[in-house]
Amino acid sequence: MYPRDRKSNKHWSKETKEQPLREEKIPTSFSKTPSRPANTLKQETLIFDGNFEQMSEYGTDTENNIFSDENLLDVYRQMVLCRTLDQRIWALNRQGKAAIVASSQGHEAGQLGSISAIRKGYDQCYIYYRDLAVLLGLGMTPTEIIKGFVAKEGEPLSGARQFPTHGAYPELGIINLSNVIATHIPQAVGAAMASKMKGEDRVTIAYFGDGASSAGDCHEAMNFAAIHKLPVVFFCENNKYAISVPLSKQMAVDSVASRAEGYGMPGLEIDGCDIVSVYEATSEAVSLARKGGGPSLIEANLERYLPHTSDDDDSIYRDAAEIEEAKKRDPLILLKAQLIKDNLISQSEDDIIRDEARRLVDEATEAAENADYPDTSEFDKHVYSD
Ligand SMILES: Cc1ncc(C[n+]2csc(CCOP(=O)(O)OP(=O)(O)O)c2C)c(N)n1
Ligand SMILES: [Mg+2]
Repeated sequence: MYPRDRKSNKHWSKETKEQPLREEKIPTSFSKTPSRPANTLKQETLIFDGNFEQMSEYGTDTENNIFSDENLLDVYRQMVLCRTLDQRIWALNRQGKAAIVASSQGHEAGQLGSISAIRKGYDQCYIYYRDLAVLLGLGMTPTEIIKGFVAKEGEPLSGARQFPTHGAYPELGIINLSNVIATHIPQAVGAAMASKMKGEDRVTIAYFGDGASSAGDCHEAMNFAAIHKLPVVFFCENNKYAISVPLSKQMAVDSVASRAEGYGMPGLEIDGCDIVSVYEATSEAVSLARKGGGPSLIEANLERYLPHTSDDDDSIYRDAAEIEEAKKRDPLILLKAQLIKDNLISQSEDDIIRDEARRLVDEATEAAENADYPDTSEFDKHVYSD
């Protein structure tokens, strides 16, 4: 088993306090005790008695225990594949073949760590434009993804009609309807409300950036979700920039997670480059939501290594030295170092993993580039109800 290490989790901690209008107490922090191995979820309904420790009692309810050696290696493979695919898509943009790219480089641990904690294909992910690793981790193939960037027939999210990575893949629980910032957060809350009304134990995760967290839609969604104790996890990928606007220019508090208390839900600030911390935090939030304990807000602090999109020039507003410093936290380097330290991988095995990723991405590129463009006679298919 992979050693559990929560040292990098920085908890937003406040004492439990009485909520005057509610019978039960709302936790305002996750417990600091290490969570249990996977599959230890108790079957009875969670009734929160205000004891934070109780959250960890429920551990994670997924079958993807990230702490098994095999799963951790698999997640590393996915991380390498995602980085390789992201680099390729960026190159396709520079070759004039892909219209626009919002790179996920630096966000991989946040995205893969969080989806490792859900029931894939059952839970729903309302993602945003930078969530390449969520798409891959939930089961989209590199060919399907590249087809979206080069607008080719067979792209499953929107039939290549939309902005790349946008559309929906209901079988995989992927919804990405618009890149108008934060508009999907109330939609995710609505989906969570539908699950609750139907009596399902489905959890919805809403992914969004630090900039989106300052949008009105985000506040309304969180407030509503907390009032109705909806099964939703708000997952903020805080890369400290909204295009060129640094965090200090779009919020007056230090942490996005600290806002959770104002809505009446747990908030947790974590190291979003440390996949184990991300997995543990998300597992606890997902367990809480699934058992009727309501929403949580997770703030994953991570890095954006490239400009906002392929249309942006970050040299105007960001020092190269800052980016170099950020690269010391590269989630791929951190996880590889841990795997080597734990004797789970050697340098030559890492080379094999990288070669394999390149081969998969080469094949996917070729398949996507050789595919036809969509038939224009079907141009308005799916635009309305058909
Ligand atoms: C409502 C709205 N306002 C402005 C924009 C333009 N816009 C696109 S991305 C972006 C920044 C979002 O930053 P953040 O939420 O931190 O996500 P990141 O790109 O950093 O991952 C903005 C302002 C938009 N798409 N929608
Ligand atoms: Mg940002």
